[in-house]
Amino acid sequence: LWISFSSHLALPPQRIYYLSLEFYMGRTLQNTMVNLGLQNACDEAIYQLGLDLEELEEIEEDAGLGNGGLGRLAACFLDSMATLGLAAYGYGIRYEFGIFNQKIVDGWQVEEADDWLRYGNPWEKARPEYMLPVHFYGRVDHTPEGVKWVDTQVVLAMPYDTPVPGYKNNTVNTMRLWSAKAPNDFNLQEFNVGDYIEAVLDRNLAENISRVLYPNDNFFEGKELRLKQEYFVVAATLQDIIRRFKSSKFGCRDPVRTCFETFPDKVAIQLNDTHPALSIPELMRILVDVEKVDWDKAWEITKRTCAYTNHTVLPEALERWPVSMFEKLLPRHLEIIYALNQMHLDRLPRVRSTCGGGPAEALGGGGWFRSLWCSRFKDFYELEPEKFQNKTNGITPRRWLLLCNPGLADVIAEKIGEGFITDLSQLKKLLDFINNESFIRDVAKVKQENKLKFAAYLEEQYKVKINPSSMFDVQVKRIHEYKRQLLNCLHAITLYNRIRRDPSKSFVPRTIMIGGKAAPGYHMAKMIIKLITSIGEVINNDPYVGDRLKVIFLENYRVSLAEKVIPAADLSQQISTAGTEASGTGNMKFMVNGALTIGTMDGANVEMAEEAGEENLFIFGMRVEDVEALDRQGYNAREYYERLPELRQAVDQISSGFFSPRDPGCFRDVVNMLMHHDRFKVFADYEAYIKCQGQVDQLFMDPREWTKKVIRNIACSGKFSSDRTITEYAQEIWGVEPSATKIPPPNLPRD
Ligand SMILES: *Cc1c(COP(=O)(O)O)cnc(C)c1O
Ligand SMILES: *[C@@H]1O[C@H](CO)[C@@H](O)[C@H](O)[C@H]1NC(C)=O
Ligand SMILES: *[C@@H]1O[C@H](CO)[C@@H](O)[C@H](O)[C@H]1NC(C)=O
Ligand SMILES: *[C@@H]1O[C@H](CO)[C@@H](O)[C@H](O)[C@H]1NC(C)=O
Ligand SMILES: *[C@@H]1O[C@H](CO)[C@@H](O)[C@H](O)[C@H]1NC(C)=O
Ligand SMILES: CC(=O)N[C@H]1CO[C@H](CO)[C@@H](O)[C@@H]1O
Ligand SMILES: CC(=O)N[C@H]1CO[C@H](CO)[C@@H](O)[C@@H]1O
Repeated sequence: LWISFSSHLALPPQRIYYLSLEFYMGRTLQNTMVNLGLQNACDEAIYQLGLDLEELEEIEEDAGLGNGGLGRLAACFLDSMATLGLAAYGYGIRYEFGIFNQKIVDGWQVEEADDWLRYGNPWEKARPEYMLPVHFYGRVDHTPEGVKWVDTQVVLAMPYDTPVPGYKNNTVNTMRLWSAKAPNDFNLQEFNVGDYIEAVLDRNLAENISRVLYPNDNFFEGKELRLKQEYFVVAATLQDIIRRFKSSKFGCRDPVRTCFETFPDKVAIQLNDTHPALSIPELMRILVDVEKVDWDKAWEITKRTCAYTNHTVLPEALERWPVSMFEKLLPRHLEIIYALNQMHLDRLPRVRSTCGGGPAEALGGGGWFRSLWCSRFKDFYELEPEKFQNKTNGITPRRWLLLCNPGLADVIAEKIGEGFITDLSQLKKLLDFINNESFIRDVAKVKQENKLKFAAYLEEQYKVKINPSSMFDVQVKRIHEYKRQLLNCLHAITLYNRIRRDPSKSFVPRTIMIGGKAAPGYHMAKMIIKLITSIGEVINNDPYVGDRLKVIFLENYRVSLAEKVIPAADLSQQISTAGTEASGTGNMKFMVNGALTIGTMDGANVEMAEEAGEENLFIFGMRVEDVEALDRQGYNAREYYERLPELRQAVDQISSGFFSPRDPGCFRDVVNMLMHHDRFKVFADYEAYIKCQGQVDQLFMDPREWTKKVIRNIACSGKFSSDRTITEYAQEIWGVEPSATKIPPPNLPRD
C-alpha cells in the first residue's frame, strides 16, 4: 500500500507512506554503518579494541518480518526512499515472532520459533504517546444521526519506530511498526464479579494479533487472526495519517466537515496487493460515520485517493474471506463493501451478467467473497485505461552490492568511480573495460575470494567440505512448485547418472546449492526439501563422484545468508514456469554480483535479457505463448517420460527409493504429482534445460570468456536498482520529485 501526500499545494514536505504486512529487513548494524559512511572508521576502532567487526555483526539477529520477495522489496524501497531524500514512512506490524527458523533434521524441515526480540532490539524506540485504539466485532446501529459501530472490542496499537538512514545524505526516515496491547480494562467489566485472574490472562487474546507472521509466500490462508492483522495495521495507520493531516498546515483544524475535500490533493493511497485493501472501506467508514461526509462525496474522495497494484498471477494467492467471519469481525465494513459492490455492478452490466445477480452472489457464491470481484481487470481497463501502469522492481545497491560484496564494489569503483552507488545505471561504463585484462583478472579474483570465504563458512557452520574451484550453482528462494526446484533436482540426478555411467569422462565440477523455506502447511514443498537432502545424501557419499559433484541444501535461507551466498555464486537458477513469477528480485541480486543466469523467459528475467542481450544469459524452455499452447493441447507428462531415457531413469530412481532406501515409497506423492497433475510442467522443459546446462559447462571451462560475460551482465544490471523503481513511482504515480532540498534538520527524526 502506498500513500503519498503530494499535490499542487506542494509547499510542506510531501509525505509518502508505505504500508505492508511484511518488512524483511535482515540485519541493521552493517547497513547503518555503510549508509552513514562509517564502516571504515568503525572497522578501525573495533580492531584497535582487539575485536573483529565481522564477528560482532554475526551476533545480530535478522529482523525476519517477511516471507520472501514481497517483504524484501518493501525493505529495499525504504532504503531507496531515504536515499532519494523522500519523506517516507514504512508502516507495518511488529511481529513478536518473524519467519520461523528452519532446521534440517534427518533431511526434513523442522520449524523453530523466531524469538528475535529475546535480547531486546536496540534499533527501535517505543512511542506510547502515539498509541491508538483499533475496534473489532460489535454491531452496527443505524440511528438518525448516522451509522454507529458499537459494542466493539478495543485493542490498542502501540507504535515502535526504527530509523531508516539514507545513503550518506543526511536523511533519516522512520519505519513505524504497530504492536497490539490490551487496554487496561480489557474484559474486566464483564468479569468484574470475580474472575479477575481469568480476565488478565485473557489479555493474550488481544495481544496475539501481533504475535506471529503468517509464514506463507504466495499463498492465502483464510484465518481470522490474519484478517485481524490486516485490519489492525490499516486502522492504526489511517488514524495516524489523518491525525497528521489534520494537524498539518493544510489540514483542517476548523470546520471539520468541509476540509476533507482537499484530502486527495494531499494524499494518494496505493494498495499494494490485497493485504491492506481494507483501507478502502476503512477510509469510507471514517469519512461517512466519523467525519460525517456524505456518502457520494466520501466515495469521490476515496476513489481519488486510492489505487491498487496487482502483482501475483497465482490464483492460490488471491484473498477470499468467508462472509460470516468478516461480518462477525468487521460488520460495518461488510455493509460498506456491499454498498460499494452494488455501485460497481450498476456501472458494469457485463460483470453483473457474468457474476450473477445480487451483491452476495457477485461477491462469490457460497458465502465467500473475493478481494477483487470476479478478477475482471479487463472490464476496469476498458473503462479507465489511464488508471493502469506497470513498474519494474529493483533492489538496493547499498545492501546488495556495497555491503555484501565490498571486493567487487572496490574493483568497480577503481574503474568508474563511486557514482554507481546512488546511480546504478553508471555501471554501463564498465562496458569500456570488457576487454581490459587486468579488470577481467580482478573481477575473477574477487569471485574466487568470495567462493573461498563461503566455502570456509559452510565448513565451519555445517561441517561440509566443498570444492572451491567447482562451479557454484545456486538456487535460493522460497520452496514452491512454481519455482521448480524439482527441475533442478532432475538435472542433479542426470549429472550423477552420467558420472556413474562413465566415471572416466571429463566433467565440469559443480556444487549445486539449493536453499529456501517451505511454508509449514505446504506438504509438497516439504517433500521437495526432503528430496533435495536425500539426493545429496546419496551423491555426496558416492566415492565414484568424489568432489566433482555435490548437492547441498542451505539451511535457514534468510537475508543474512543471501548476503553471503549470492556474492559467491557462479550460476543463478531462475527456472520458474513462464508466466508464473511476477518479477523475482533474487535474479537481480545475482546479476549485480557477477553470477550468470540460467533461466526461463519469466518475470524480470525477461527484462534482464533485454538489458544484457539474450545471448548473455542462458535462456531456455517454453515462453508464455508455448505454455499457453501446451495448455490448449493438453500437457501429458508421460509423453516426455517415455521419450527421454535420462528423464525416465531419474524419475524411476526417485520412485523406486534409490534416494530413500530406508523408505522406498517416500517420494510417491512427488512422482505422482510430476506424472499426473503437474500444474507447472516440469518435464516439458527438462530437455531444453539439460541442453542449456551443457552450454553452461562449456563456457565455464573458458574462465576468461565466462568472466567477460559476467562483466557484461554487471554492466547491464543498472536498471534493477530500486532507486530507479522509486523514482518512477514518485514521478509517475505520486507526482513528487525526489529532491535533496527538503532535508529535515539533522538529529531530529521526523514524526
Ligand atoms: C531476495 C530474497 C528473496 C526473493 O527471491 P526470489 O528469487 O525473487 O524469489 C527471498 N528471500 C530472501 C531472503 C531474499 O533476500
Ligand atoms: C490468542 O491467545 C489466546 C490465549 O493465549 C488463545 O487461547 C487463542 O486461541 C489465541 N487466538 C488465536 C486466534 O490464535
Ligand atoms: C492478478 O492478476 C492476474 C491476471 O491478470 C489474476 O489472475 C490474479 O488473480 C490477480 N491477483 C490478485 C491478487 O488480484
Ligand atoms: C508497461 O509499461 C510500459 C510503458 O510504461 C509499456 O510500454 C509496456 O507495454 C507495459 N507492459 C505491460 C506488460 O503492460
Ligand atoms: C585497463 O584499464 C586501465 C585503466 O583503469 C588502464 O590503465 C590499462 O592500460 C588498461 N589495460 C588494458 C590492457 O587495456
Ligand atoms: C506499489 C508497490 O509497492 N508495488 C509492489 C507491491 O509488491 C509487489 C510484490 O513484491 C511488487 O511487485 C510491487 O512492485
Ligand atoms: C546533505 C546530503 O548529503 N544530501 C544528498 C542526499 O542525497 C542526494 C541524492 O543522492 C544528494 O543529491 C544530496 O546531495
